[in-house]
Order: sequence, then C-alpha cells, then structure tokens
Amino acid sequence: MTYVISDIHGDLAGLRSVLEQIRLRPEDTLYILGDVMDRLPDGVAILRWLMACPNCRMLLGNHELMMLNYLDEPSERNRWQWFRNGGEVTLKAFLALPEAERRAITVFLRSRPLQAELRIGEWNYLLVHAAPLRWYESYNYKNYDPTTFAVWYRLKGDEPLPEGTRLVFGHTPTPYYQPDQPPRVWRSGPFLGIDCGAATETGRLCCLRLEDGAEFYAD
Ligand SMILES: [Mn+2]
Repeated sequence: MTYVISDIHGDLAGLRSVLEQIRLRPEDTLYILGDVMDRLPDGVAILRWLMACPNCRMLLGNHELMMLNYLDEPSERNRWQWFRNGGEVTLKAFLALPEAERRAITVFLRSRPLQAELRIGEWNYLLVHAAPLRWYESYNYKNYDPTTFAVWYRLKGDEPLPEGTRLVFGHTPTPYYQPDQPPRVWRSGPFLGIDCGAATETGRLCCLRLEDGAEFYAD
C-alpha cells in the first residue's frame, strides 16, 4: 500500500498515532511531502527516523529549504525568515547533534526531490509539497527560482493537470479551502490537499492511503 503524509512540523505524537493506525509493512511505501520540521521541537528527531526508514520517501518542503538557506548563508534575513516560521526549535536541536550527524542531515535534505510520480490503478499520482515544477513557467512568482516556487506556491485548485492525473499536495492547510469543516483531506476534482494543520491549535496530522483513499487522523 502507498501512504502519504505532509507537514508534520515536529508533531511526533501525531506521527506515532498515525503510524499505529496504518501499521506500515515492509512492502508498503510512505511518502512524506516535506515540512517535517519547525513549530514543535521534534522535527530533527523525526527526520533522523525518516533517514533510517527504508520504505519512506521524503520530498523537500519550504521549511527544509529555509533551513538549508540559513545553513548556506546564516544572514540576518535568512535567520529571520526561518525563525518567523517556527525554525528556532529546529536549529537548537540540530546544533545539539555531533557534526557527523549534522552533516548527514544536510546531505540528506539537499538530495530531497521536489516531486514523485506513481501509477496506482487507473491514475497517475503526482506528489508535491506545494506545486509541480512544470507550472513554473505559467505561474512564475516574481523573483522566485523554480525550487522556491515548487515549495511555496499557494495552490488554487483551478490549475491545469493532464487527463488521468491526480495531484496530492501539502503546504496549504485544508481549512483554507474548507473553513467550515474540521481539518480533513480536501478533495476537489483531481486535487487532494492533505496538510491538515498538524502542530497548530486546531489542526491534526493526516495520512492518506492512495489505493482506496482511506484517511487516517492523529488522535
Ligand atoms: Mn509548507
């Protein structure tokens, strides 16, 4: 089976709850669509678990990009942007690690892909943090490079997709699209929004199983 989670944001208790429910087997695959870290303090611990998980596949999110930008260039501006988005707890946990482990984490994060494509039944599934790279030309944010675009884009739900393709994305908490409902998966045509606002006051971590659309929510 194929499971997808996004925007964990350090919510280790939520992740444990979801993992207990799905009971991941060696033949299953778990995709994590980025934003593992920031806000709650366990992002680095979750990252290290993911790095050791043979059937987990993690994509890059904007929070991981903010961390890499800061480590590449620890300027006031990069620090401000990351900390403003909850990065301080992550940096603290990261700096407490031995250098070899810090290095392993940055190598891992730098090699994260921006998207994954898979075929399940009659559907092509495109998994992204915020947007497919192929939209960059048409939805170019001013001054954004393609990577920044792919992890920061605010999806509207009217963007074109090829026939037979479903887009699974995180990044934008689903109450943005359905404010009158408790946080749950947002389904609109070929779009599946799965960021249910983990680590926010009213949010919860969500996991979607692609084969049958089953939804699992952290307690
Ligand atoms: Mn995000």
